[in-house]
Amino acid sequence: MPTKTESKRVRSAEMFQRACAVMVGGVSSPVRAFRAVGGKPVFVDRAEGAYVYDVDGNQYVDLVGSWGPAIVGHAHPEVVRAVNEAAAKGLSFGACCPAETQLAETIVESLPSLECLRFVNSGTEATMSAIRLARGATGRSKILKFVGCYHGHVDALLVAAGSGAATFGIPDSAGVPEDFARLTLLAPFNDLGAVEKLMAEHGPDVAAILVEPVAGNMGFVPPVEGFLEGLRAQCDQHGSLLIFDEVMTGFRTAWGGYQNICKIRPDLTCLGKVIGGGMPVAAYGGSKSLMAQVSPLGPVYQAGTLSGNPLGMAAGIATLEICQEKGFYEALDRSAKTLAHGFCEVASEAGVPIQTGFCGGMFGFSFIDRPVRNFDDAQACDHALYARFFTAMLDRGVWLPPSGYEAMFVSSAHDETAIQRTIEVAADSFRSVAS
Ligand code: KE4
Repeated sequence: MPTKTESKRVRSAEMFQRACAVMVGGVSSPVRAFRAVGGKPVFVDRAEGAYVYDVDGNQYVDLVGSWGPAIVGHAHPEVVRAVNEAAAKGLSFGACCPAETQLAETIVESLPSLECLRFVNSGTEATMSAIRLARGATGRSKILKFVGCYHGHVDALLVAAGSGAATFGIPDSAGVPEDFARLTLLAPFNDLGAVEKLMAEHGPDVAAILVEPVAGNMGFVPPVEGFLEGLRAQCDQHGSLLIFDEVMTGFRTAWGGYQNICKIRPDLTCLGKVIGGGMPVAAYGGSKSLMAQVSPLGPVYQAGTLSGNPLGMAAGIATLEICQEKGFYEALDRSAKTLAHGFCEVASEAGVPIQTGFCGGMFGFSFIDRPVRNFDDAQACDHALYARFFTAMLDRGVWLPPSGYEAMFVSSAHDETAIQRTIEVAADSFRSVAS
């Protein structure tokens, strides 16, 4: 007998069964399988503005936003028009096109640390290319990353903290050779002392420190005072490069990215999500001299059939044009703040302790009674409760990320109605899971 939830999503369940016959786990990316929250994944028919509509005709306020890209709302008329116009001129040329330069100019103008960039097709490609460039430019092999930060499925970065004090990495996925993992050092996010210790021992071998300036893959975890500044100082001291993975925070937390808020200049920046407005577009960039190491100018090879794709460029140009409208980010920040504070209020009324945070159009909350500073804290949150809350919200028409280890995203299309409805539904959902 289907549960109340499943009875609302019969066609999704049928489509999932069909998908499982021909696609791994029935999904194109693991988190979409809803394994962290239980139940069967919902199949989306269409999305518009702040809402997605599933194949059973159910409407949801969308707080996933395609994991960040949908910052101007789904199917924005200006973005759709730009993509349609580009499509009518051909889908892909495998050659240079003016739109690449136009989008690159907009991005370069937005980030003082970035003088030159290369487009790729995913955040994974951006971070993979950035660490290859860092290794090529420095002649060093080691990379230091942070436990709980996710940078895409790059072999060298699918690494968990090994046991023991010297946190050399161990593979976090089958198929990653021990030798790859051994070149990745790990430290707890927000723990500058641990970084200083690792750099004192390994600094001369460290090509780069790679960090999400605001961590969005262990819930919403902002940097503590002095953390990012300390990473910059450690890189300067040891001749390592500082890489900001702004695939999620870029043009999401502020115009350009979080580095325009914290005023720290990384040596390399990885971008994605928003710069493609929903199309597969990502990029990595830095100073002209550093990027001159990349082929065809330099010895670091990197290439891509669909990189700089005209449809992706058109979507990115149209999206960033809207993001440049006066007051865009202030309004986004207000919406995220209203949601974060609203969730806090109604959770407290239901007697459920949560922690919340927000920055620009990115926010999050965790079921725990103390601030989340790192992955250990994130793991200590009540993820079973999150799963129940997720289902309660979904049943009531609000779509949260199907994992407690994710951040949430609001768009310029989330108006007062959508935001208030979300908070009302959250109030009811907190009461239902608290009882
Ligand atoms: P993609 O390869 O998925 O385009 O980007 C990888 C990536 C890199 N860096 C950061 C900071 C990221 O958050 C991501 C990908 N984000 C996840 C959501 N947290 C994508 C969702 C998914 O894996 O399906």
